[in-house]
Amino acid sequence: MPAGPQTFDLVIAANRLPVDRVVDPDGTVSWRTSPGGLVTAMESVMRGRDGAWVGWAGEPGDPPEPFHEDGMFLQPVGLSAHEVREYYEGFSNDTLWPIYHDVIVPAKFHRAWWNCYRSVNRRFAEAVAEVAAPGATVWVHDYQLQLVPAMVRELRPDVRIGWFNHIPFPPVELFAQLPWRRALVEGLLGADFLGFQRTSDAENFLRSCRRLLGMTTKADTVTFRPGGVGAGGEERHVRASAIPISVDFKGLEELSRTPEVQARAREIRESLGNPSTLMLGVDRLDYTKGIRHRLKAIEELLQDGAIAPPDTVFVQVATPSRERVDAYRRLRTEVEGTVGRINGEYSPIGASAVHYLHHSYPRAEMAALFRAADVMLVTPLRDGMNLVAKEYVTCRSDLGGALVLSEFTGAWHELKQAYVCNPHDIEGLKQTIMAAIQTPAAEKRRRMKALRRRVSDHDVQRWAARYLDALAAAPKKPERSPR
Ligand code: ADQ
Repeated sequence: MPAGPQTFDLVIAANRLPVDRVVDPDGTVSWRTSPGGLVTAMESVMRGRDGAWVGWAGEPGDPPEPFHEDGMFLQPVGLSAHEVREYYEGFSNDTLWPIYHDVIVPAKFHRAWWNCYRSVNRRFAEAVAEVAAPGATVWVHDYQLQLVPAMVRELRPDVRIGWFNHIPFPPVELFAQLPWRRALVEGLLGADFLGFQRTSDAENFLRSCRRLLGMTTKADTVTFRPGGVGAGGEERHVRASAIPISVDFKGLEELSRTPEVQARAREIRESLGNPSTLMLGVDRLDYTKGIRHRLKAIEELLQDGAIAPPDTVFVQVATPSRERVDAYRRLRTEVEGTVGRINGEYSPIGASAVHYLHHSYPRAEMAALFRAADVMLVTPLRDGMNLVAKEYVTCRSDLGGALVLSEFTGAWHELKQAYVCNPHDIEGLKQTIMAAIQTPAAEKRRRMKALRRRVSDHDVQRWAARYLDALAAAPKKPERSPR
């Protein structure tokens, strides 16, 4: 339903709108809410509030008219094909993403990409300024929109602005490589509150403020004068602190307990020949996720004879991702080549050692896969949080299964009862996988119980409430103790 000019008390800005465009066979176009954790979290905070969401609708060209969907006002921002290439695939995913993930692949620096990033950020800021009511709360998400906080402040000094980083914030030595580091920090400092996944991410940001911009920080707050000393502007204080994201524990657990999902989990195991150990990996096909390291460990375990199909099988679900960026295309070729080689070497007829699925699945199918898996392998080289780890334990109300978790994920800082691994240490990774397979059931149940308690006490609804409390109280810490 097209809507006229309206303003809202809560405005979310994220690269993507929380909906996907669906074209029915008869040609009618509709929108379907995308099922991500962020959308679920926002649904709970938007309920009963006057909320708008500003974002790209996912296809290049003129944006659709603003519309209402599921109790939210959606304000699409248009991106041309050229902007998708330079702002999104280029600067966001081929410059910032590698720098913010330990330069696992080299970052590319192109001034044209930066200029495009800046102008797209300006467009987002203008859209936010247009729909924000006087004194509204504006919550900006992620690395694609780091200039938006300062741009919104310039246009609308009356609103309260928060930003949350879903990915890591890099150590100053890596961040310093960016030719546009000062502009990025100044862009973020337009906010009142900056939220990060881990305390060390917030600390990295504060260190960049000190070391690269000569600002003063005390505890988790940076103090500065916009425009520099002598500019005459009022001193500002911005708080940078960790508020780790989570999953919709209640909703996902309920889904995983349904008879349909449980039956499907059994069916998955049967179709794999009822192995005694089913190992699972679920990731976007991204070089940060450590899929190559995981496959190397599996290949060596097969080679050593420590595991063998059909008794032990590994299922890797790899969601297609950023397929027009070179590093992602290369990764796909490499992963698919490795899977082929492993199966060629170690799979007897009718019993593959590795099952590789390059698809996206509905939530119920993901829940069934989690329920079916004896060992979940989450081995990123670097990951802001990693929701898959939290989703896996959420789905294990039967207290079955074991989680192998990389120490380089944000999730590891909360899920200490997981089987921790360093994915760079292939020998160590192999031992951890074997420990997860061989630990007696009682010990696994004890660990799973503790993991589940952590996620159920710190779900995504609590994350959103804590974030908004901190933003409302900024630059101070919120008054009431976190829920
Ligand atoms: P991502 O890098 O995308 O997120 P992750 O946190 O694991 O990583 O979230 C992926 C989501 O996609 C999960 O909800 C997962 O279930 C889903 N998914 C994966 N494969 C799928 C498939 N084949 N079909 C359907 N769904 C699939 C970024 C950061 C993370 C951070 C999140 C949230 O990189 O570190 O945890 O944002 O802040």
